[in-house]
Amino acid sequence: MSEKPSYYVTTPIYYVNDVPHIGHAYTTLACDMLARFKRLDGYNVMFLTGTDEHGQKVEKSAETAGVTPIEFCDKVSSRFFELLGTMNFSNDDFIRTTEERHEKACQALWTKLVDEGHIYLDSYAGWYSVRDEAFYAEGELIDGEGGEKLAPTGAPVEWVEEPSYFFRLSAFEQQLLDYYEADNGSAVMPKSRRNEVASFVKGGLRDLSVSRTSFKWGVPVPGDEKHIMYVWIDALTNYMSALGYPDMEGDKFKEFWPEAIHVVGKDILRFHAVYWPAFLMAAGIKPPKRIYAHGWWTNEGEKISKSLGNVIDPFELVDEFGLDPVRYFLMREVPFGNDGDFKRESFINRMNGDLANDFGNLCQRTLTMTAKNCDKKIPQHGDFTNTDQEMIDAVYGLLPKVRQHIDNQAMHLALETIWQQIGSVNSYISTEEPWVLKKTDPERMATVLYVCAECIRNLAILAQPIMPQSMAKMLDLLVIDEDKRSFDQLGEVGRLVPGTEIPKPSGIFPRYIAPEADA
Ligand code: ME8
Repeated sequence: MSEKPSYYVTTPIYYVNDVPHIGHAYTTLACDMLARFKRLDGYNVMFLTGTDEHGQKVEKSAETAGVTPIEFCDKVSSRFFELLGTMNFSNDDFIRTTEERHEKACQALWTKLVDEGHIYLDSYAGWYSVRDEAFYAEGELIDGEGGEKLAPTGAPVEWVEEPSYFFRLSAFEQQLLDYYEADNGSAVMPKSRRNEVASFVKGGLRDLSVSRTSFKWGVPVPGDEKHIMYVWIDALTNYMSALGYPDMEGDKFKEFWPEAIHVVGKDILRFHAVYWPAFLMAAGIKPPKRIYAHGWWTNEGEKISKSLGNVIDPFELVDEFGLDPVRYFLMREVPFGNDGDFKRESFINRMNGDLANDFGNLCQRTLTMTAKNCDKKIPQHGDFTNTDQEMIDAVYGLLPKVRQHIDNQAMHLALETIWQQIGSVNSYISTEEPWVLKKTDPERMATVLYVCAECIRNLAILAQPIMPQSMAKMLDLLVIDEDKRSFDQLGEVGRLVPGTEIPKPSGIFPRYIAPEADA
């Protein structure tokens, strides 16, 4: 077991009936930023993502494509895997629900639920949506345009009558409500979503049908193999199978399980905040520490959907704009938890404004002047004025503020905090005018440039979780050793050493220039 504190963050496992789009990249990016932050902050981190490969929907899609389900899964899953590299995600594992380790974990959890008396055989008659992989009560349905019944999500539903195992969800109402209240309500976030979930539970829970007999592509129920486990029992278990469950005494499980933070889209909050903790409570396992539901992206005001043909392809986006601007924009533009709209114009504004102008120019200006006027070395500084010291102290004091935002999954505020400080350093340099001092007071110029460079070092270290590649370049320009880039090097302890030779400065953030329209 590691001496370091543990941190476990997970993405939903994505369905293989769709190719990866911006929404999937978004959730995984959020987790990546959290994971990278915590690693730099001295934690032992486990960051998990993967693909959800079972269920009737996949069985049908494979059939339509004329391939076997596993061939179908291999193909789409590999596209999600590829996205990890393209987006520079730092996941520690990638789980597929068709893996043996996962099926074993599902069957063990099922058996435990049976042993505890929480699963019983009955028959199910009701509405099921294959697209949502969810059961709906009559009262939840809405009318479609042709008078047909639809799920509240607009998905088609079908009437299902078959023998089914049930999970005693109704027995967990009070325990779930207590779970939402515990630790100042920090288990389900944001608060507005927690309230929604709590009122759903207060409205009364019915037992949940947890097996199907009408399709084959899934994990068989132990001892009754005609039944396939309901895909959500299967899918949710991934969070434990990647830790070696059912071996609960193994290092991984012991180290990471109680720390689990599940980041999900608001669409699947009910599964995570109601069913999953209830399954765990029923099995005598501690429910996750936190479930955070973020909002939904639209594209220029429209819902993103395959049928509208407006799906934003993360591969194309990175190709066009470069990776780090994409990463930055997605986390900075929209408060995490809120819905957001993807506008090209806003994207370009952030890329040219926050990145090229604010951070890029600050670095470029400082290092170019240093290279030209300070003999290509980190400047020898004189005494700091009050203004210098205040600037440095403000930058040195950033970590606790940024950390607090990260611990609340407020990535946008973490970035806002860093960028406000970048703004202050820009004001400092404009006021101090080292380009004027060059002629009037070169010693003072050297001090001002030193202050700027030292601020940039700290800011670049802090911004690594969101833009690992660009910040690595920036830190290279400042000649910071690779082992001197973690958060314990922030502040005085890692301060720049005057006289260190620096390489020729080069730009970090290119401006976006629209390609010439064809004549
Ligand atoms: O639900 N905006 O998988 P899924 C923001 N397999 N996020 C979006 C998005 C959008 N427009 N579209 C998708 C499943 N997402 C299940 C999960 S977990 C045990 C099983 C993201 O492929 C968001 O995180 O439909 C959402 O919750 C997830 O993709 C749904 O992915």
